[in-house]
Amino acid sequence: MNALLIYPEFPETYWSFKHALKFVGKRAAQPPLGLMTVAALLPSTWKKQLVDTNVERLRDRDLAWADVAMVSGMHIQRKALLAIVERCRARGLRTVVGGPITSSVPAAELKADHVVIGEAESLISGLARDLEEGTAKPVYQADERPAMATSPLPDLSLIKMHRYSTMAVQYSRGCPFNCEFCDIIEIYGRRPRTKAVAQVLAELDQLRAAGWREAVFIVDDNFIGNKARAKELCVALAEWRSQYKTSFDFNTEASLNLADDPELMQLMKDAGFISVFLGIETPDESGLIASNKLQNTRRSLLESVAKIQSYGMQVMGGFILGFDTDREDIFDRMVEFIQTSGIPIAMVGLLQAMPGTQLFRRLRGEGRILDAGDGDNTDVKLNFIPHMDAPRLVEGYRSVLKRIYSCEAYYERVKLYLSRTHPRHEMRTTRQRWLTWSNVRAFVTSIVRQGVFGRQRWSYWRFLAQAATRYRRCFGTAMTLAVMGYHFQVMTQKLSKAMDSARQPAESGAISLREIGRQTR
Ligand code: B12
Ligand code: SF4
Repeated sequence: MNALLIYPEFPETYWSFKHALKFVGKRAAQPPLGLMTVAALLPSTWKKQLVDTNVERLRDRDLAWADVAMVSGMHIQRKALLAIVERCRARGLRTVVGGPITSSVPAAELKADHVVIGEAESLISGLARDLEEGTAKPVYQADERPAMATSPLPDLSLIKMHRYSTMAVQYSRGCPFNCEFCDIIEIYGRRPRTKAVAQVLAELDQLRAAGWREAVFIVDDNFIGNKARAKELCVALAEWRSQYKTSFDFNTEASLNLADDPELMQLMKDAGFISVFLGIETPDESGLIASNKLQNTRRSLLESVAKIQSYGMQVMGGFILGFDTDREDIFDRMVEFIQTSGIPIAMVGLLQAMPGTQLFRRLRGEGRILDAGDGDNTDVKLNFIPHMDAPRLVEGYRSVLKRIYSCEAYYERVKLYLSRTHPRHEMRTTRQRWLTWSNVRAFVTSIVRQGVFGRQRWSYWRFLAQAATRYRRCFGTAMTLAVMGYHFQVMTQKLSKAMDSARQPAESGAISLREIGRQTR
């Protein structure tokens, strides 16, 4: 059998990093690790090709070569995924759809011949056999979540590695917490399952052997879901790095209680972690309690963030507006919190009720669900009726984005973060990473786009001058963040413009909001 694995294109969002990737000559942030894992699970006698439409075109001759198309995706890729399925089916090509989208969109709506719901480790051999015999079922779903020991070494040979800015390695799945809006725990469960340390090191060896020397994202739902196992891996990573004298830097996602464990933060620092994404959600404690984000309560959020930053790790933060508890002052409080936190990359989204979550079930019970949403919480498409007047919420959301991504505000946060990180750590990473071809290219492009043609070029030059003098030890990090800021500034301008042109009077806030959503799509 010839299997064609296809990854649909992402829409342009805050999360696509599209406008920053251009600076370094990359086409996407990360490769489709799910498909690379599925490829490795398929019989070795099968021939495989992978087309990630975020970095290359899907050609008719790829489709002509294939006996089966295996398509993956998130909810947000739905439109592009459906178009691919339709294109395959029009040519009579058998289609299989899998990935996180199958947990939020009913199988029948995916229009594929076969749908694999959830994690696939225990299902692929049966599916492959059935496909060969022509007896494949419409839907496959495992009774139990697989042990991570059964997850194979992803097939790295199928991707065009240098078109991505980061490589992905997964250590664990699942998270022990129970946030109401979260679909991670519905898809991957609340009991963190980890690979063996040796599996992770084998993946890193594979990347190194293929010539990869840049950043690696440990794509766990919550890297510290099982702290003991996280510590075990960190020790091994530190040894691995010193053995190969490699410059691999690691990024990951974790929960805020990381700040309670100095040993773990030190081990992460020693292992080469330079950034961590944290779900902070809201500075309003009543919102945290109502959404069951209890691990963020009874503490100073700002102190917790500063503690993690003091270990040389940049904190990226996820924030949500639209909780039932949000009052008129939430927008100002959010901006003030973000500005004093020193979190340059603050992903602020409107609350989305993802199908399958506890939040979705509650709101449906209260008659407040408008539709299933589209999986993107960084634009203005609310899929439920909020407590706050909906147009007010959307306007407040826009005002937060405009304020935090104005050049001045953004550079202030970068400077605060730089002043907090450990200078020695920064010097090490700066020396190792700064003089690469892609960084030099990014620097020159940044000067031209932001310094010569940028609308706020004076802020940019002021920042550059300070970075070169006051923060010269971490000049590389400063430049990387300047380039990333460009993406957020462009996205904020685009969203704001789209909202202006879509704004129109309407009888009901919810309807007007959906209209804005349709027009900005
Ligand atoms: C890394 C990551 C990213 C990367 C991109 C990765 C990439 N290239 O795809 C970044 C950081 C850019 C990102 C962004 C976003 N992400 Co994201 N991301 C992840 C994360 C943490 C890991 C993905 C991964 O590599 N997993 C490892 C692989 C091995 O797992 P897997 O993909 O699930 O694959 C398994 C099965 O699903 C199945 N499978 C997968 N594909 C296929 C295909 C076939 C044919 C078959 C049979 C089986 C199969 O087999 C695999 C082995 O079991 C996941 C969480 C998670 N645990 O997966 C969230 C996750 C996928 N992201 C999510 C979301 C919502 C987003 C954003 C929309 C964020 C936002 N709030 O706006 C953006 C969208 C991007 C954009 N441009 O706008 C959601 C998706 C929810 C959903 N129901 O669709 C997840 C599940 C997290 C969550 N909150 O629940 N993300
Ligand atoms: S901490 Fe994050 S991953 Fe864990 S349940 Fe809450 S939102 Fe989900």
